[in-house]
Amino acid sequence: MITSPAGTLKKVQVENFWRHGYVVVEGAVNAAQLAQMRAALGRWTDESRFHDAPYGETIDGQPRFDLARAHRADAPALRRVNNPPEIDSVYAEVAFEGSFVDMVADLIGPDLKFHHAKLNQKQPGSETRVDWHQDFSYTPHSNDHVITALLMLDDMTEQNGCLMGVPGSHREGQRSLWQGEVFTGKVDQDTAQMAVKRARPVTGHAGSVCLMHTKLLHGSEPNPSEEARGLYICVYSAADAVALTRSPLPNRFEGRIVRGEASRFARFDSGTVELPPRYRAASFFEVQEKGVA
Ligand SMILES: O=C(O)CCC(=O)C(=O)O
Repeated sequence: MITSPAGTLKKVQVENFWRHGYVVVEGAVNAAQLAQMRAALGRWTDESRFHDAPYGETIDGQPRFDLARAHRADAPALRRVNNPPEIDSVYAEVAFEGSFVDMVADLIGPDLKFHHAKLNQKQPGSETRVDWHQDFSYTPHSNDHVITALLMLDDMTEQNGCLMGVPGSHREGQRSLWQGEVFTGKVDQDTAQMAVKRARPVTGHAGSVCLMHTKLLHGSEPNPSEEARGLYICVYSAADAVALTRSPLPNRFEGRIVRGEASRFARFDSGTVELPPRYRAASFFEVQEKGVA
């Protein structure tokens, strides 16, 4: 994918985003912000050594910190921090003032609304994987002008469980994440096989951001390498895209206008949207592992 220094997006980057469903841009945060975010993640990871089950609390009483099954005090496997802007000022600064917010506004703005944020971490040797899905099916909106910004806290490589994206899949409609009566949070096996064949690795240096369309089919593999892979993930929508379901990650900043102005109108894409069930889970890792019946 095309990369460039931070700033507003170039025409070719905008074209690539709409053609492929994602684009990677380098230098989306400054060195000081990156260092502070990594330091906070280091502190949270150290603190996780004192816990043996998901812990902390978000505004709706779900765990703030989620641990993988392999978690041990001497080998912490903190895999998720829910809504970091609520507990750390640099994460908030980057989510609301960061240069990638301007880039998202270039794509679906000028009026832009914040939905939620989360941090996914794969420690060296982590078996954490992400099964194939579209974000839209977890957080459906009245239209699909919704973008997930994935900021790389470490170099993201093919060795450390990088994001894998299926170019063009955002133009192929919504894929079901239900298998019968169970919301598995992942596509069926046939679709997964197709995704594996067509997928491309999304890589970049620490500080780069991947701007991803909400309907891009994506997933990621475990991290067998010696290098950690952290991703800070912020979700934004056009101001006139209205969420069709309650957020799976409620937070006190949800609905905040981060660029431009609020909209008096909801804009609808035509057609039918499949909705997820209402569920409570420490993270979508748990949903993909167990399903929601
Ligand atoms: O952490 C990853 O590899 C992917 C994250 C992801 O798929 C998501 O948040 O929707």
